[in-house]
Amino acid sequence: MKLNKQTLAQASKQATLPTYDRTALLPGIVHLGLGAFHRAHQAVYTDTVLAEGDLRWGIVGVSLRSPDTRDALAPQDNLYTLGIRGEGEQLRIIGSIIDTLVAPESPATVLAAMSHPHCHIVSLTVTEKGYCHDPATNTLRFDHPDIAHDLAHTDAPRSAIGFIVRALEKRRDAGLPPFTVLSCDNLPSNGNTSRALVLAFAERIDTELSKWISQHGAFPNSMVDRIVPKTTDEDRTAITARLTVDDAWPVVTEPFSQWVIEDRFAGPRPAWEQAGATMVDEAEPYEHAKLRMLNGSHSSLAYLGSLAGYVTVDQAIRDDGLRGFIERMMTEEIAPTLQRPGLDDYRDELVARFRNPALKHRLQQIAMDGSQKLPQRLLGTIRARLDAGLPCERLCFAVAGWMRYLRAEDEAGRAYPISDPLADTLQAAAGITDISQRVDALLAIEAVFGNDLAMRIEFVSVVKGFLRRIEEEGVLQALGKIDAK
Ligand code: CS2
Repeated sequence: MKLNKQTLAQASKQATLPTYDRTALLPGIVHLGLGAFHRAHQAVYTDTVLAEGDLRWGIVGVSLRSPDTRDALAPQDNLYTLGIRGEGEQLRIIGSIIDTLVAPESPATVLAAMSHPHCHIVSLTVTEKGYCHDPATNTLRFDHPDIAHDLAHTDAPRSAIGFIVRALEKRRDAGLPPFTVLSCDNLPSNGNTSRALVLAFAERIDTELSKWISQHGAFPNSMVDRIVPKTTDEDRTAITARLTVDDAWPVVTEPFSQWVIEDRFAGPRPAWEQAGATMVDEAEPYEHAKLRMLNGSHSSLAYLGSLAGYVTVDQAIRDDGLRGFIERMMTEEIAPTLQRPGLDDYRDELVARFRNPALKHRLQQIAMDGSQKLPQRLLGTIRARLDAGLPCERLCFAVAGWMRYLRAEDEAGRAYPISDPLADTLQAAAGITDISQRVDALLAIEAVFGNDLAMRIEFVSVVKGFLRRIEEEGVLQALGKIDAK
């Protein structure tokens, strides 16, 4: 028996259910990028707001590529289970998604939802690469195939940026106010970055439109935090068994959840603070700290841990050498670049979250798209340290780990794929035998390293030294000797 509105009552023995009238919801939010993260984060905050009685905020979820999520959720009336795993597992059925669309099947339907008068917010979780930008400079890549396509096809965009601009154009032409664009991706200043990319695209098609967006639009920055591993078949089976009704696509997550949002919207917004979100004037300091401390550590663990043969984050952080490395990287190298109190507690809390054994968060999931992640997770911190004339051994070691990881096999010779939009370029460079030349070839990729880091001899020589040690001694041996260098 499938989970849907008829069988919902049966699930109530094990799970909490939506308490509001789902048939009365208005489509106030269109969300681009209907992945697990959205379903375990923003959709949950919104579910709470709906339960408080403001029914204007039903979510129309849009997948920009694959029909998989829609195919799983539509037969379930878009209901799904959230499994919150800490000491035990709590199940909650989320009802905030009222429709699921697949953009390539009907871009016009997506544009219609975005330009509907009830829609006030377009939120996004399209991952770093979904912005079609150059991560080192935060500028739109007009040579990106999706952007080139979207400039040529007015009514059938493919990219998130294309959809946003075309929908805003429709709204302006219809005399409607713009929606607020709310990026929920792990990008530095995600609102400002989205704004710059949207305006760059709009400027190309209509300068008046770009002026209108810049005057009336809103792009609040936000910091999102919740660890959400990819759902596995094991999760599906276990949750279905507990619910006693079949859920084709539940999501699992940790108890922790945080959302910090700048309170500047173009129109009305849900009272997400009722669900625990923090509304602030400036989210960038939170975002900055989270990207550097959490995501910087996550990526470092992903590369170093995978090389050493670990599969999940909790396995890697239980290795004393890796844990010590990550803790000292946060305390000695990252935290001093952030002007914020309480970072020791934040570090301890992060390590405790990483240790959660029930999540089984795969290192390979985090390792994906390194070229898009490294700039804001590690390289910005490295620049800050170098500029201040301070050491950043561990951060450099993590970069060297990534370079070794790009050889696509771990230290025991087990192969894995490199999943990255720049995979071909990266792997060609990573295949160079001579270590010094290899590092030079990788550092020459300006989309990742900008045009400055390859010139910083103190950085280049440390990375070369560490990559050599990793190759010769293995990652765990080499990191054990960082202080004795
Ligand atoms: C992770 C993030 O996959 C990754 O790159 O670092 O998804 C991380 O789990 C979230 O940002 C936590 O809030």
